[in-house]
Amino acid sequence: MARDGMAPGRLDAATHWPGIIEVYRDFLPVGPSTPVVSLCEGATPLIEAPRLSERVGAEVYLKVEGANPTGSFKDRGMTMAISKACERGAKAVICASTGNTSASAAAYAARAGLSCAVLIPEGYIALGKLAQALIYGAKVLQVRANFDGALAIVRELAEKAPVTVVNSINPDRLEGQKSSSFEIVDVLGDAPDYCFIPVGNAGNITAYWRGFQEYEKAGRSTKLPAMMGFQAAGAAPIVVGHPVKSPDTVATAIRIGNPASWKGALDAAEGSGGSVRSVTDAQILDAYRFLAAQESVFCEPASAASVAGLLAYGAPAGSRVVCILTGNGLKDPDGAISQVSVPDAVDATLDDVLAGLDW
Ligand code: AN7
Repeated sequence: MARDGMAPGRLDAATHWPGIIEVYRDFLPVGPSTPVVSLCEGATPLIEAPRLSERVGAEVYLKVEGANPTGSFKDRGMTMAISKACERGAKAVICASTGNTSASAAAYAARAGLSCAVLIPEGYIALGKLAQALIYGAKVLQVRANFDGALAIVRELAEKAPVTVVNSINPDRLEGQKSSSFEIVDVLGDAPDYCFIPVGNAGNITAYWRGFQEYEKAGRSTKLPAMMGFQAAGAAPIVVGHPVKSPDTVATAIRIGNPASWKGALDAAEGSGGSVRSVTDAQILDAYRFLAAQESVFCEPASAASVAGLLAYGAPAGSRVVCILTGNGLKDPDGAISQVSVPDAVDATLDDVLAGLDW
C-alpha cells in the first residue's frame, strides 16, 4: 500500500529525501551560500520493537542510525561539519576516532574534494570502519594510544596546522546530529517519554537533547523526553565522576575515558530528569544478540548499550521509549562472529546437507 501523499507503484520525486540540511535548514546554521555536501543522510527508520516492548512493558521504538550512508549517526554531523568547512574555505580535515567518525569524515571529505586525515587507536577499531576510512581515501594513522590520547594530539595539531577538526568538539557536528530528534518527533507526532542512548564522547546525547528542546520551543512537540545515557562499565567516566585512564569494553566505539562533551551529557541528563548510567559488557552483548535475533536489527555492540540500559533499568509501564541504535552491525564482523559458532563445511550431497541441518 502506498503511503498517503505518495504516488502508488513508484518512488515519488516530490518525497525524495535530500538530506538533513535541506529538510531542517530552518533549524541549522546554514545560509543560502553554504555549499551543501550531502549523501542524503537522515530519514532513518524508526521501527516498532514488539518483543522488546513486551519484555519491558513499554512502547519501544528503535531509531536505526546504521541506515545512514556510511552506517552510523556520524553522517548527520558530518554533512554539517564538511559543508561549513567548505564554506570557510578549508582544504583539509582531521579527526581522532574509535572508527565511525573516521569513516564518515573520510566519505564526506572525499565528496567535497577535501583531504582527510584520521588518527585511530591501534588495535581497537572494528574492521569495517578501518576498511571504510581506507577505501574512501583518507590518510589513516594508527596511533599507539587510546581514543583520548589520539584526540589530544588532534587538538594540538589543529593549533599548528591549517586544518579543520571534525570531531564533535566542532560545534557544527552537534548541530547536524540534533536532526535525529526532529525526525523522531516528526514521525511520532510528539516527543517520546524516554530516549535511551549510548554515550562515548558524549556529543550525541548533547545533540539529541538540544534537538528535542529546540523542537519543543518551536511548537513541534508538547513535551521533552528524559534522556537516559549509557556508558560501558569499563569506560564509564561520567558515571564514576572522574576520567578513566585505561577504558576497556568490548564496545570499542565507546571505549573512551575522558569525554569531550562531559558537561553536555550531564546537562542533558539533569535537565531532562534522566540519568547517565553504566551497563556491563555482558549486558551489552545480551542486548546485541537479542536485537538481531528478536527484532531483526543488527547494530554494532556500542549501539546495543541503549537497549542494554533499558533491559537493565526498565521504563515505567506503558511509557513511550525510543532507543537510539547508533551504528550498523556490519561495521564489526568480528564482534558478531565472536557471539556465534560458525558451522563447519559439509560435502555437497543431499545426505550430508540433511544431516548437517539436523531435520
Ligand atoms: C556506534 O567514531 O567517538 O557519545 O570516534 O561510534 O557522541 O561519542 C564514536 C562514538 C555511540 C558514542 N555509538 O557517541 C568515534 C566515536 C557508536 C559510536 C557512540 C559512538 P558519542
